[in-house]
Amino acid sequence: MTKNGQTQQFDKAAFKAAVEKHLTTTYATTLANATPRSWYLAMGRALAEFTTTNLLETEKTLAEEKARSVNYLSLEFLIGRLTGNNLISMGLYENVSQAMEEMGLNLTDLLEEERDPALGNGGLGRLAACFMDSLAAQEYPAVGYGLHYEYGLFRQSFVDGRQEEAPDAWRGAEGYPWEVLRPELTQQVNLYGHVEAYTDENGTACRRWVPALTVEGVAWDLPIVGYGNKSVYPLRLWECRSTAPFNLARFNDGDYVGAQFPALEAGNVTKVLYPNDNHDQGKALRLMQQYFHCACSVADILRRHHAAGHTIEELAKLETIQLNDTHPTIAIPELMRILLDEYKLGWDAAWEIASNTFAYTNHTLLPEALETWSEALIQAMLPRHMEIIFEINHRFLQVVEAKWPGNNSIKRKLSIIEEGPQRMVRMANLCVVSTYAVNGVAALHSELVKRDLFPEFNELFPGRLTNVTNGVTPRRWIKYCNPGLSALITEKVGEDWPAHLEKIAELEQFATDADFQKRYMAVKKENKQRLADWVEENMGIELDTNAIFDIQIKRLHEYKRQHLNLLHILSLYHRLLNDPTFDMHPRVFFFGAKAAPGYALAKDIIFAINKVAEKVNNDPRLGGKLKVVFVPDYRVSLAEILFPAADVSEQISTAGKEASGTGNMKFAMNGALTIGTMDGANVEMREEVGDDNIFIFGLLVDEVQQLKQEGYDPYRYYQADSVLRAALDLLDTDEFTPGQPGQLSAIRANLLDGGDPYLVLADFADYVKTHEKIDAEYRDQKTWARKAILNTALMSKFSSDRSIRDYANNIWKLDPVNR
Ligand code: NBG
Repeated sequence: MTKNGQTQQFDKAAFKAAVEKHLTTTYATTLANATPRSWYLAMGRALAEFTTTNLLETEKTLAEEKARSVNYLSLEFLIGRLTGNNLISMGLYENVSQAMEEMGLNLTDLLEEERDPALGNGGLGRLAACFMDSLAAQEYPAVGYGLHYEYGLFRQSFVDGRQEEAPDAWRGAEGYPWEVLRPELTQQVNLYGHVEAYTDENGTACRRWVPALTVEGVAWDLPIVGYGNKSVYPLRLWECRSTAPFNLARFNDGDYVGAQFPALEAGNVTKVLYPNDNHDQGKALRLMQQYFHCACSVADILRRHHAAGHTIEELAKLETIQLNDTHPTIAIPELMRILLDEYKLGWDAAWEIASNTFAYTNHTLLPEALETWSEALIQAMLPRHMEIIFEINHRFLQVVEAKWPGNNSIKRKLSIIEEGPQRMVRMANLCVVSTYAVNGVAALHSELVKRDLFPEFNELFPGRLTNVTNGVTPRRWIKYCNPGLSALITEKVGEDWPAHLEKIAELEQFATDADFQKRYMAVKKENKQRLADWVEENMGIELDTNAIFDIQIKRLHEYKRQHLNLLHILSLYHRLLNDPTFDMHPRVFFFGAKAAPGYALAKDIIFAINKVAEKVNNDPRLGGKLKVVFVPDYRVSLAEILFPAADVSEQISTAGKEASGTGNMKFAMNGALTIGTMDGANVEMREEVGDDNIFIFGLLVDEVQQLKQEGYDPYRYYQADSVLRAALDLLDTDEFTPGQPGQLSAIRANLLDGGDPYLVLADFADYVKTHEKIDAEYRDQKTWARKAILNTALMSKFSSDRSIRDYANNIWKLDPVNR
């Protein structure tokens, strides 16, 4: 990186000319007529000229250096807007801002024209994006492989408080300026058909797949720009197209619609992202997406491997493939199929390569999220893969038999095939059996993977199961989204911190410095104002920035317990109206969350929060002390405004259910204090900041398990706690839905008669008490400032740079290659 942080030769005049050229020739508009959107597009294309050049150069260097690379396979990459972030990574933010200024344009406004590429659901997809950023920043050779969904995660709006979903055409009509089509990388993908036995020229009995359908995979590369260096890695997204545009014979016969069927079907494969977070739906089209993704990616990895002059025997030495959850598991039998049927390797040789190439990250213990596919479905769509899975299982069960002779119950439990009326393939078991490393995403989660999910696997394959604690990129989640705080940090610790977050620890010494506290809190205030302005402008709600900004932003899920937050709000409402002695510091509760379209209770919770918001925001009896804001269409670009503005971060999942969380880290870095359970990465955050600087409440994992075993009775809590009772009973009235009682009853029913599966009522009292502590502590602004600063200072462990170094050192055995 050069002195001013610029990694890129920048010729301002040439850049301006390039922008104008794209405006007129790529987007066919005149300078006089250009809209802000066309300016943003033209600027993006002009910048992409740099990144595409660097991408090709990086590819060349890595091939020449014969570098070992990681291939990150993920069905989701929730990258968010690229332009602002790439400008920062290239060190060109100021230069480009100036160039655009000279053309009469404001860079900040232009950046707002970019639509978020929402190619992911939540934490899992965003983690993949942070990881790509950290791989590039540290120059660990990498390719990200994903799908080029035509529609990303649905856009959310509220109609009378209820979630409505609309398609997200993220590329717009003009296409996305940062992506480049790579026609020479096109792959063919086969589907359906049957398997044939034949004898080859050496007299060996062989198997081959005779597919019934072939589609084409077209590669789009998005540039992942290394912060402060010249490496640019591809995020390679596959789009499915039909091999033949249409059936000419049928077209000539006059069957115009029927003639296009193959094209219509192929186009469907990558049409839309499945909108489920932590939930497996088992739909055939989803399996097709997964296989399409894996077939294209594995073929491309082999293409690169051979193009660099390596033999197939060297694959595991030069390439490692990280499976982001079980979604790309079918890559394992796909590689085996290629090694066996195309390279004609024997089983043992093929297995040696494949099982030393793949590693797997587990992101959840929730049973409903652990993928299984019906054997019948795989058999029909991928008959040869089903044979290979059976063979893997057969050999694996022999290993189990050797370890636990005659123990059929262990065999049933570990088998890749689940017996039952419909036999199912357990993708997680296939992963554990076929990979060289399996990791959980936070210390607690990884322990539970060993202890509760895969204890026998852990015995069978000692050392295979490990931990890599998640992290987030400090470039997007501090430097880019919080310029005020970034300037303050740079002033105190120097300008290296975005690439070396350890440096941020030096802030600790200023935590008690009165002047620094003042400036730190002034930045927080500005960020709260920025959010308040957004809310006013987009939702028409006026907010007071002296209030505590208390924020819960994440997917809507019962285990994340947005309804616990809601019950707390209802209890405050009740007390403000009924208890004249009750006093509280003004508070704004923010929510941002999308519910999976088929998840009824999650949608009911959104509706309830919106209805409560409508009432409390307009109830003069509350004296402005309580506001509730549910921001619609929560997405990365909104997160960038929300995290920096938070005083309090809500991380309140039932202990044992949230594998890690990553929003928790973003909040703390930006100086919010966490209220959280001993779950996921909260546990490690507490270790870093100390008990005094985080608000922990609720049952521990073992207490949760014990309570469930003993027989949990939510009514006990309902009867014993009058505040809780009042809050719950409000849901059965028409208080928030005038004239229409019962509209919010489903939530109350779930918590009482439904057995309260996530122990909301059991944790309620402690949650309320802990919030009272927050209320008291916030009134002492000096103490609060000290704690907030310490949170920023003590979060360096949670940089995704550290996560990636852990993967590189402990799992992938990967070295950086500096350009
Ligand atoms: C999610 C977990 C989060 C975790 C992210 C990233 C799935 C299956 N899991 O707690 O729920 O932070 O993965 O690891 O989406």
